[in-house]
Amino acid sequence: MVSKQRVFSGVQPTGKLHLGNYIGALKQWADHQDEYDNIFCVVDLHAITIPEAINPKLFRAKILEVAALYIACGIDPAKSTIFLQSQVPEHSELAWVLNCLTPLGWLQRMTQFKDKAGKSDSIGTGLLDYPVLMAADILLYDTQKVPVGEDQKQHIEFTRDLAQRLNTMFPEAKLVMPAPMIPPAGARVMGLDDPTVKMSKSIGETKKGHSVGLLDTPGDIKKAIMSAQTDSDNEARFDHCGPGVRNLLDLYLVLSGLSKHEIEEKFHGQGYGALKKGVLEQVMAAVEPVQARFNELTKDQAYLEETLRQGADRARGIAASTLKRVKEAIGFVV
Ligand code: AQP
Repeated sequence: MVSKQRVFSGVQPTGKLHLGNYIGALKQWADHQDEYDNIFCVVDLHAITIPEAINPKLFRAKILEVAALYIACGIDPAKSTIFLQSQVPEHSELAWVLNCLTPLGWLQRMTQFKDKAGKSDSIGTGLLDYPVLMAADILLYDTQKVPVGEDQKQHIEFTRDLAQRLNTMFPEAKLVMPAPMIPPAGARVMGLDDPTVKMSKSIGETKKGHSVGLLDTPGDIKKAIMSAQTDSDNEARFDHCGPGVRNLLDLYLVLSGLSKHEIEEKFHGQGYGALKKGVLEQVMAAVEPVQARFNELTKDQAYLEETLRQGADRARGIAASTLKRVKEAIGFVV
């Protein structure tokens, strides 16, 4: 029997999870769950790379909220391993080893670092080092596929470069080369208020109308979608429209499962109001069952914590064996 390919991915427990996180990450994880051996992690160590944002009590609640959202979005713990990154110390240990092999220039070139560093007065080393920890996350599980949004493509390329470098220096490490798995549509969901920037957790925290949070009220979701920025034309066509209309069309495409042609036919001659209503219906149809399942899960913390404990046990087994291989290859006494 051919064994399934290994998939690994994660979301940071920061801000409110939005439609971009759902379409770029969680939905594709759930949709392909039966095809792969899946490992999904709440990357809480990544979340402290902006330490000013951390409130210990809220942080703990947010970590459990994101884990519950994984399950609410359809990740089945019977089919996929779900765990908290900080409960598997091998992530930090491999990150240290990789740090020692990473040229500083590689990190300084990362687009996400430059963007985030530009918005902050004080930059912690962790923010610069974020891609190294992400590389450790992926490489620890001999991952073949990493389902992510387009914004993470550069970090996966970085991970491949680093794996190549380590394998060249220490061939017995035998790190597996991961490939990004980017959805054909919806890989970069844009802000509803400003379709020139990607829908983002941090902007969503401060700007109403920027994002649709998976746990937002129906009223807030309606307001955000119905006031989404469009353009002065009124024809909904994939090839001839501005970025705001394209964002709405892409959302409709991913969530409805219809073809581009069917969508253009459906909204032909109806103006953008009808398109927005259509998107709203699709978004509500996606979000309502997620919210219902999330509300059930929050009543059963014991189930959630047990699921995470079991997930961490399985993850630790795989991670420990990869780390041992890498340490032996380097010459550590293990
Ligand atoms: N707008 C997006 N469209 C498609 N996919 C997206 N992802 C994030 N934003 C979009 C994907 O969601 C996964 C988890 O994201 P994360 O928490 O690791 O990364 P992030 O980039 O920090 O998320 P945000 O929303 O952009 O937060 P801030 O504002 O704090 O920077 C990843 O697979 C990512 O590709």
